Amino acid sequence: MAVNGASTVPTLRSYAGKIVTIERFILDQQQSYPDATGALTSILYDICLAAKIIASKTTRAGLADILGSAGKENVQGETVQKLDEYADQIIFKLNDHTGRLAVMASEEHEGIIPIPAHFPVGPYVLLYDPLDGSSNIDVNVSIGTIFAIYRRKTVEGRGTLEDCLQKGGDIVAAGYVIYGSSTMLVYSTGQGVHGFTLDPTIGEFFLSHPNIRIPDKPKFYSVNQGYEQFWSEGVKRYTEWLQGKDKTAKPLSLRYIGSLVADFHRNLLTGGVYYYPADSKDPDQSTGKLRLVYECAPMAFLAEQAGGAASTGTERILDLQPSALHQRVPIFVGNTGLVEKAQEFIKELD
Ligand code: P6P
Repeated sequence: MAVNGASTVPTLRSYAGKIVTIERFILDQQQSYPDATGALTSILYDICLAAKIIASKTTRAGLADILGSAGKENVQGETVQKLDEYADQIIFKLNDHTGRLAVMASEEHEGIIPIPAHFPVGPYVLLYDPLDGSSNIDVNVSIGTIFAIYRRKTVEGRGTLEDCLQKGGDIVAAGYVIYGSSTMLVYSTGQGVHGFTLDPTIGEFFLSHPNIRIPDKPKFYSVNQGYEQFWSEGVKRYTEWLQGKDKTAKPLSLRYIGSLVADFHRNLLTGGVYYYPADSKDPDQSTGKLRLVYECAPMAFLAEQAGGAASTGTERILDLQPSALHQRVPIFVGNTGLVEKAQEFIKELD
């Protein structure tokens, strides 16, 4: 609400040097939307709480009761780690009864996750990868939670698959939690990308990285070079360009953790490109390994909000109309110049 004509929505500059919790920041951002009901704010609060609860487990993942797989396989045919299951359940149980969501979907579930019949539905849709990179849990490598929030498309009743298969360009909010040397929550509601670091001693996320912008000068390229023989000619030549082999650009360093959230987060802060191209080694990955709906689209939203870009190598990720919940697509995400260069090589050589 404007007072004497001046906006009362704090500017990012006004946070300088102040102690700002994520709750305060989210609430301040809501002021930019006079018609806001507070539902989206509350969903973000719930994601924050889920992050704190999951973080409390990941820091103890080495203990017997958590370590190791739950002995089951998820829809991807991947062994479900106990922590995957736990994270999935935490996010579901924090959101199933609030009356803010019409439907959910998760990497860990083959179909959509309906809101239980005895709970009310609401105007939003939550899609999430509860613990991406979970194969790294037992070796203590950073892992992460990825989420995307949309408005529902259907107008009444319980949410449907149609509500979950929306273009990334219609994302209302998206972000990730990285459980690393510190736990950080990075998100955007379309007003820039902001990072918050958890102080575990008091259980609060504090604004630590306001208005993250991908640095103009990239430092790293991130790809699993072990699969190079299975790439297209364009991707092979792009990789050689990144390595400076054609002497037209300085070589970038290779940094690949094998955990999307960790690789993406580092490149967001340092500049670089992460890519997981289509490869011919595995029929399931003939269109790439990463899932469009709850991995590529949210990361593409964040990258663009931070001044970067995200493409399949031929199309803007946020323009893609998903056809299936666990649909995989190739992804090149990071500095705009590096993503565009990938498109040039692919267009010319593939
Ligand atoms: P690869 C983790 O399983 C994941 O989905 C991403 O987090 C990660 O970037 C990628 O797969 C690693 O895949 O084939 O290099 O082990």
